[in-house]
Amino acid sequence: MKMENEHLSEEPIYVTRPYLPDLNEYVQYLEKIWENKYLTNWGPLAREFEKELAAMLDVPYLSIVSNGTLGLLIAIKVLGLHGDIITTPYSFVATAHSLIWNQLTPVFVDIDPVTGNINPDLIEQAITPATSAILPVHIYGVPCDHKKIEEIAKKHNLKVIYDAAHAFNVTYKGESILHWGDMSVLSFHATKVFSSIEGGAIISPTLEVKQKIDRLKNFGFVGEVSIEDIGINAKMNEFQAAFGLMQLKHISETKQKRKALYDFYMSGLKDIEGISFFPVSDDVDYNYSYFPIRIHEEIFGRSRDKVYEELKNVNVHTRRYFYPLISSLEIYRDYDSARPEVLPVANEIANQVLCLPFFPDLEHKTAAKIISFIKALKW
Ligand code: T4K
Repeated sequence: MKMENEHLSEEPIYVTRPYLPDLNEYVQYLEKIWENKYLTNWGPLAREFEKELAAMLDVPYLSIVSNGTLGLLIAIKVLGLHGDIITTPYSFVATAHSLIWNQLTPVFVDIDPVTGNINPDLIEQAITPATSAILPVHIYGVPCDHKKIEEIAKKHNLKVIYDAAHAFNVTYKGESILHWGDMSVLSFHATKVFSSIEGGAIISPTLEVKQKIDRLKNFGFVGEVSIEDIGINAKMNEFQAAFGLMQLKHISETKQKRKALYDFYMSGLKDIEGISFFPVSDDVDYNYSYFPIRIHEEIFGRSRDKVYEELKNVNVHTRRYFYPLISSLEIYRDYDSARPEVLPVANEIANQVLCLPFFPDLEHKTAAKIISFIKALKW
């Protein structure tokens, strides 16, 4: 067992920590909940949160939901998809699970070796008469090549729904990337760049679609006694909405802190041979949601898993997002498109990636220790 003084910090250093401002800020919202006596079911704070969020993200139609996974489930259902959906294996399991819950079949397509996003040049060859949509993910919040994806979708009459779980408040050439495709779904989980404890939002193209989503997230109710469709319960409660409203007030401050930490890590790690990064184009106003590095064992001298274990031994708990690949999981590996031979890039990157501790309150002196520790591991 390691002695505490061998640790980089007495307290565990996690991959992420939620940003928690002064408790009194949340208490003020709790007082409102107590006054309103509304705990859930489209209460006043949920309404306020949805309105503020849509304005802040510059999207006309947004529906808040209780988590991102249910957001994906509902968005997919609303689009009325059938058959096969082209998607990426390099994501969190919720991406593929949301298809299965809708009785759809994921068709995995390999990723781009630079960005880690679905490789648009490989999409067309995966399209068959059974394909009805493409479900790309803006991995780590770095935008997909939407132009190519949407050109292909148009040519083959497919829908595009973006899993934008990581892409809160990201713009490309000054425009919100949530405007892209037929729909986008955000996650506001506690580990995300912006949080409502659990939560998420669906961005839809028209008021009609938004209204349909709003019914589906409330069991399918239209009014008090009539049910229009097989809905689900994906309502955001007032405590979540309150947390989200509080977080909205701190967006620019947390973004600034994240950017400073991102630059700090980058300057400390960029010259280490055998470590590379997922580049972010100058056209992107990034949200600095994660700090993933790629460890090239043949150059760095140690494997990603070795670095992960060594850091864990000194109380630094990194995560291998996104390892294992969705396509490698027992429940998915029998799909024809899940064969490792057809997903060489995704398999390679999943074995290289390590997400370093990255959150607004992480002190630079702690990040400096992590950087030095990684440097010392190089052979
Ligand atoms: N699509 C994509 C591409 C996604 O990444 C996700 C979610 C979704 C869809 C679905 O959205 P949601 O339905 O979740 O809204 C986490 C999250 O649970 C998950 O939301 C997220 N992606 C995924 C990438 O990561 P875990 O299992 O890695 O989280 P956990 O609990 O191990 O937390 C990581 C570290 O964060 C902990 O070691 C400590 C710290 N932590 C965590 C929590 C929850 C805290 O300090 N405080 C906390 O409250 O899945």
